[in-house]
Amino acid sequence: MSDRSIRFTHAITRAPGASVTAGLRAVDTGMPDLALMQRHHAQYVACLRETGAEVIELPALEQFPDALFVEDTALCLPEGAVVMRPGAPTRLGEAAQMAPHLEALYDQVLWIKGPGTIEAGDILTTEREILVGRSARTDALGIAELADLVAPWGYRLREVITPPGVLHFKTDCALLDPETILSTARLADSGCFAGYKLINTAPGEEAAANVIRFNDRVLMPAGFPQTAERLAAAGFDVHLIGNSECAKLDGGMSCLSLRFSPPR
Ligand code: CIR
Repeated sequence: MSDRSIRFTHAITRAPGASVTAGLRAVDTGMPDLALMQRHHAQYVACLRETGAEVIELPALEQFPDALFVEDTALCLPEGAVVMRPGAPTRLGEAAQMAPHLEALYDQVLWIKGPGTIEAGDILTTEREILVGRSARTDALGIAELADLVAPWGYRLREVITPPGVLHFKTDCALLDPETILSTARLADSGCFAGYKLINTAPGEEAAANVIRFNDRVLMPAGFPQTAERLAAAGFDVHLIGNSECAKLDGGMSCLSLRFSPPR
C-alpha cells in the first residue's frame, strides 16, 4: 500500500495575528494569549520542519481572525488542490487568500464555487478514500461539488457525519498510518471507520483526537497523557505541542497546516 496520505514534502502555515482574540469559538473559555500562541506555533512549525519538509510560513492576516487555521481553506492532493468554500461567513474570504500560494506549486487548482459550503477540517484523506463529515460548516451541496471535482483524479468520496456539537470531522479523528485511525469513542461508535484499525482516545481526553501524522512523526496537543501513552505503545513517534491557546478557539494540530506533496 502507498503512504502518500502520511508522507509530505511541503506544509503551509500562517502566523497568528493580534486579531486572533476575535476568532470564532463555540464556548468562551477565556481570551487566547497571543504571545503564548506564537510560541506554540513556532514549536509546531519547527516540528514539521525537522522531518525534512519545506514549511512555507505565511504572514498573519489581521482582517481574518481565524486565518491561522489554514487547513480549512483547501484540500491538497498529489494531483491538484481544491480551494474550499468555508461555511463560517467570517472565514469565506480566507480561501481566496490561500489560492495564489497553491497556484505557485500546483498546475491544477480547482475551486468549490457554491452554493454549498465545505471546510477541509471536515475532510480525512486516507489511502483508499476521502471521508467528508457533514457538519454545521460542511453541507451536502459542498460535499457533492467536491466529489465531482476529485472524481477525475480517481478518488472515491464517502460522506459521513461529524458528531453533533463537534466543530469538524477531524476535531474527533486523525489518520495515524495508512491503516490506523485515532478517534474519539463518540465518533467511532457511528461505525464510519469499519475496515480500519482503530485507537480510541482515552476517556475524558476527547480533545486529544486532533493529531497529525506528518512523515515519521505524530504531532499531538500536550496535556493528554493517557492517549499519548496509547500512541507511544503502538509504536508512534509522538511529539507534544502546546495547544492551550488555539484550543480556546476550537483549533488543534490539523487546523494549523496544509500538508501535501505537489507534483512539481
Ligand atoms: C473556527 O471556528 O473556524 C476556528 N475558530 C477553528 C477552526 C479549526 N479548524 C479545524 O478544525 N480544521
